[in-house]
Amino acid sequence: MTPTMTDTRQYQHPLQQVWPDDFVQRYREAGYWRGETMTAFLREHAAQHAGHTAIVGYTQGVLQRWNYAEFWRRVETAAAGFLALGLAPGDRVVVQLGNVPEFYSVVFGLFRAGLVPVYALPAHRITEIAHFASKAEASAYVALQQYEGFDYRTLARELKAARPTLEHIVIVAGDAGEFTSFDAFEPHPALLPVQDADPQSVAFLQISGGSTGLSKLIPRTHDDYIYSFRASNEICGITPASVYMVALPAAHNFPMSSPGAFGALYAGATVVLSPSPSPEAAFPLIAQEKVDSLGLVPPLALLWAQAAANTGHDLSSLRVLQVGGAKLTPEAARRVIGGLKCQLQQVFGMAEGLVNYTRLDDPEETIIETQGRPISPADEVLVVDDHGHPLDSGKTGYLLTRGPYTIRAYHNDDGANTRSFTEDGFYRTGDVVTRTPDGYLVVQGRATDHINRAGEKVSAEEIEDQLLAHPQVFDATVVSIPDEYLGERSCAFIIPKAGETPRSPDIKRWMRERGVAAFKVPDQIVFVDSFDTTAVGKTSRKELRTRLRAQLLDQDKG
Ligand code: OOB
Repeated sequence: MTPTMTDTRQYQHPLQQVWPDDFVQRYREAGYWRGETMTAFLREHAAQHAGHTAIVGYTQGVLQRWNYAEFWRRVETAAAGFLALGLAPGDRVVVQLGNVPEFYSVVFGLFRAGLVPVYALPAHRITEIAHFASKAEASAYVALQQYEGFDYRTLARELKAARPTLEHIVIVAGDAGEFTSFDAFEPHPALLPVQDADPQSVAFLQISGGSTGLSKLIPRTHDDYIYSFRASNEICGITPASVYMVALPAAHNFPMSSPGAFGALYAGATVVLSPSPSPEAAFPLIAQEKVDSLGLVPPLALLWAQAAANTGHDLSSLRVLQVGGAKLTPEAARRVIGGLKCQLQQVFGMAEGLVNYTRLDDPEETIIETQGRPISPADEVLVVDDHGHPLDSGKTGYLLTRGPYTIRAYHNDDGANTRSFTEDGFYRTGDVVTRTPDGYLVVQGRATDHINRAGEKVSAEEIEDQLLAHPQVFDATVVSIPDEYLGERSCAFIIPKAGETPRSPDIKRWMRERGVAAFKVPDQIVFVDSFDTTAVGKTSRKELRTRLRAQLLDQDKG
């Protein structure tokens, strides 16, 4: 353990991410942390490249195109509007918006006001939103009136009932009903803070993939996050002339900062939002706006590669296709390269920090066979065995990491912090990897029980907990099984209560009605009489999941 260090895993304060002093000094001296803030660079672009297009995207079917001056004006109006409600700097605000330009005017507006967004995905429902609101002790919730056929005012009403202390609900685009309308916010320059936030303060709370139980909140500071996308811009070749497309959900860390929309905005480039990641929605926009780079999860990349072969849309502007969020096998990588005539870049990242990229000038074999190497020379990467002892390159083990943009602790979660960080501040990623002699990582699997469903992480434990609340369920075990299209899908083994004969569609509907994100509803349900634990003695959940998964796969083969 480093001598000067306090145990940062016990981090509690909501607004300060704590790296030990000697690390702070080191990261500053090396020029990784430059004391920049999320608002300063936008203000500068608005002044210097006012007319350059910042954001293009649809709100309720209408195409919007904001230049940097217009975008900044909207950011300032949003900031003043939030402060006029009575929110105070440091307050947390749960933001649930889809791929609309207002995603950025809301979050940068919150940054400008010194407020702290908590990013939810459009697919989340009351169970998840209520959890984020209470973990973050949020004072407000911002949502679109409707997106992909769902009316978020319904969710807002449930939230208000479940969390009476949540003071403000702001509805973006459309009829706000009994709630505050974002579109009616007015500029109040006098309300705006004169000073930007402390660069070392927490800019926002990102959500974890949730490998055990409910998602944890990830505090990212201005300094650390800006470093990650500034350095990503260089690796991914983002310049002011770039046109970057957000096709995955805007709130996800990958299209936000690897290099993502934030990287593109930092560079003074253009961000184009696709309302959906389908080729039908994205291809016309790529052709029209001359998009040159974007990120996809593996199943979508394969779909795009296939669709590109027969499209009438001109995709020749595409320079780089990034693929990440889940493992891209070498065979799939070859198909993507064959189908989309542009450079493939593998991205292996996590909302907690560490991001690895294959480099644009790497040999094709490296791009096909590996998930890249870390962004920063200061990223410390360890591959360890079951006892925590570091392994040599070529050996497979658990990936631990710390560095200038990897958190030292989750927000307000002592239990998770003790499990997920070592005493000397390394984050236990839960991924099982092999490191090549030149420092590239190959992801082999993971140690934690979650289902990586096309990049959406689903915690087995969280779903088991949900299922146990069903009146006909005696016990439940959830496992991941390989899926040709999704990479992995979820399968729940359920022991019904004595005398009960539940039906799979009813259980799935019941889960949706309970208000959990649809991607968490088990894809498959298998009813069993027992888990046969007595035959092998006392088993851990983890062993049980492994055994049930193996049994199912054997049956499928036979
Ligand atoms: C990204 O972030 P999260 O937080 O949704 O998920 C992180 C986890 C990793 O620990 C790993 O298990 C898995 O997703 N993962 C990959 C991968 N990229 C992520 N597994 C295999 N191969 C890959 N290329 O998913 C994320 C964040 C920033 C950039 C890209 C992805």
